[in-house]
Amino acid sequence: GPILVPILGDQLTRELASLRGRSKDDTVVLMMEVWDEATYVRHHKQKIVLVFSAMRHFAAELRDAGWSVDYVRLDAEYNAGSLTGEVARAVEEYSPRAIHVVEPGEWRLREDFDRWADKFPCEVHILPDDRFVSTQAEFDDWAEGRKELRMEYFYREMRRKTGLLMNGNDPEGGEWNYDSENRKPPKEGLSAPERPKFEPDEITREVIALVEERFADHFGSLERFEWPVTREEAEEAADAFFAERIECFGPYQDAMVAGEDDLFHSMLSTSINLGLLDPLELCRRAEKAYRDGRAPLNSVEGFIRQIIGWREYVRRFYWHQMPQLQSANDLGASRSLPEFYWTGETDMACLADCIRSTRDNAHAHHIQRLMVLGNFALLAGIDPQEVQDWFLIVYADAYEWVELPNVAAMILYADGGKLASKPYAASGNYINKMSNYCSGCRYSVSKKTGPDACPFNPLYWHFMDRHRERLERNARIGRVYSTWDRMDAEKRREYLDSAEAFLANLSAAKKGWARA
Ligand code: FAD
Ligand code: DLZ
Ligand code: SF4
Repeated sequence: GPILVPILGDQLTRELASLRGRSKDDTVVLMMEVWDEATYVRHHKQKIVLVFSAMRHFAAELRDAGWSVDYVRLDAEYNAGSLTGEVARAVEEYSPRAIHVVEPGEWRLREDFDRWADKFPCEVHILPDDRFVSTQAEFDDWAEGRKELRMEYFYREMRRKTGLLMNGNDPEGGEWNYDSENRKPPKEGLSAPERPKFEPDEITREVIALVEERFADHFGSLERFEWPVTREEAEEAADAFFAERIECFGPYQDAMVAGEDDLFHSMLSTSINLGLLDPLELCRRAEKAYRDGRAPLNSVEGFIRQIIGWREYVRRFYWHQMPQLQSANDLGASRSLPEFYWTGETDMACLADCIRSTRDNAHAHHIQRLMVLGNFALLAGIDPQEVQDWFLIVYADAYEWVELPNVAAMILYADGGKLASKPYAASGNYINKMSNYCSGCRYSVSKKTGPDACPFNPLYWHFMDRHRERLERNARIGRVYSTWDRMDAEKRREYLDSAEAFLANLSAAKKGWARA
């Protein structure tokens, strides 16, 4: 029999390890739309459309290039509903002599794939996913014996390995990191050139209809679907970023403006994660923009760090820390996720805008995820599992390998500080400095306590107070407690009472949004 090559929904890369060097007349490519993957959490509608449409386009591209592709549609009568079930069907049908599959990005699937060798009467080769700059062995060696795993140091290794922005052994410009130049608040009226939007073609329209019908009760709007679904479209999106937005990418990376959903961000994560764009090539293009004098070093270094720093690092951290990471809850957080994360119905203007963008675009930018949505979940003490489900569901770029380290470790400090040196806790002041949200909010950011105070203010102190024992030892936080102790007892009581009153009024999300 032939070689069976299953390709997953986020493996849409022509140079995939399982395709490289294979002969077309000896290979059956298997692509599967399955109910299990579409519902293990109830993904945002746009995420399902994105993955299915990109899969269908990729299958057509492979066929045009002469590959035999068995493409299983979600509504095919025979569809077994799971990846393993569909591979079993294909094994029956083709009697392959071997299965060559690239390792999945998520732990739960790796466990399934590891059982294939016993299950099927053919050899099973699970190949490393080499669409990353680092290898797992490299990270595991680097991590060996370190108590804290800081991205910054791993990033420097990746700079050396790739030679990106290096002058011999030294970083370009003399510093590894220019983030101190990348914290500009938005000035009045800040807006960015519009990014290319991609009209749904016939294939996408068909998938939209399928999703409207089969996933009608999933979160999210399908009114605007504008994501690139092919490599060509993704390249066009990248071209526009390098031509028009990278210059300001750095300075305004942490800025937030109500109603400005993209600002100067690349909006390329969905395409990179699907496999439509090569992350290293994007970094080389960014470097070229700097070398050609089209973009400043702080923007280019910042962009490159997000990719060969953060993205690589969380990929490796995930596999290094699983499966414990999934159930980690170092701060013992147990409150249910508030209903407003699904409805956007809250008087907090910052959260309402971030949730609106999430619903409309299946996207929010990094600082919105970190300092608004994440910060609130941290301060309010929301159960990590519920926060994880939410972030995995609502973003079109979300796969557990990238979502979980960002949620459990970065925003919730649930891993006990392996990834972050301290919790990213902040009061309303930070949001006010970096956005224009507060001027349109019914709460007052300058009020510290009472019913009209910005809820982030008392929640911040409530958080610090309730985790004192755990956090006081941290040298980077210790000073917070001297400030707290200097307040008079009545002021402290007011903070704690205001926070308690706010928390008592939060209504929990109904069951069923996240998992059926
Ligand atoms: P840009 O700002 O243009 O950044 C360029 C690229 O860098 C991104 O496309 C992405 O590939 C990479 N990148 C940047 N930050 C990170 C990071 N922290 N981790 C990994 N890659 C990064 N990103 C995802 O791809 N999927 C997720 O599920 C996801 N969940 C997140 C959850 C939380 C709580 C937080 C704080 C961040 C999360 N991120 C996630 C990272 C980041 O928010 C998105 O990658 C980014 O907003 C995507 O938009 P962009 O392409 O315009 O990014
Ligand atoms: C996200 C997703 C969805 C919604 N559906 C499918 C699918 O039907 N078939 C498939 O092969 N992949 C899908 N994916 C992507 C997978 O969930 C992804 O490959 C794993 O989570 C590993 O990262
Ligand atoms: Fe958000 Fe507080 Fe500002 Fe309102 S006042 S927008 S809740 S930070």
